[in-house]
Amino acid sequence: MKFQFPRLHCATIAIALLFAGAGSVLAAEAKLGSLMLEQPWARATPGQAKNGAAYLTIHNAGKADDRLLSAASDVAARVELHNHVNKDGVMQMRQVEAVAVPAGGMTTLKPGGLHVMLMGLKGPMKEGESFPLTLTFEQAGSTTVQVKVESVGSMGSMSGKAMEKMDHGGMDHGKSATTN
Ligand SMILES: [Cu+2]
Repeated sequence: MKFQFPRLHCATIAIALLFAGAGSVLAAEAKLGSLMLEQPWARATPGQAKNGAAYLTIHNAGKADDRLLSAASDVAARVELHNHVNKDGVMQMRQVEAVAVPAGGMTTLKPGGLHVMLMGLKGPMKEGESFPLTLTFEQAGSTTVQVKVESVGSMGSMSGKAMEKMDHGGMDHGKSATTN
């Protein structure tokens, strides 16, 4: 009877490595009470642009609703919370009093929707750089996150990077175990 070394062990290691890789994707997270602030990013601004915008996803794992009340940053003269509204077929930006983050839910600030408006930029936001943004919540309090500047055309890189990490190329390790 031929002895077969169980391959389960190798597969377990490969899966563990896969999760270790996935962890690095989520490195741009900050925890604040029961909130998770995920992947803060901004679009690079061309030349003399006076305004920019920052985005992120806010998860609320708590049992109470929370609200983002304000944002502040040194890179701009004024920072406001904005949404886009469709007025007679024209998309317009409107300042909002607060951004709701429901208990057990999440809110995503993204291009074409809710965003942190950076008005009166003190200089261009360059791809690859990052800048601090202080966010203040009604329940959770305030914290400062690092906003990563992505390319001008970026729609946010979360899903793309997560997909790259799903590569299963490393699953063949430890083949020789069966020949002993
Ligand atoms: Cu705006």
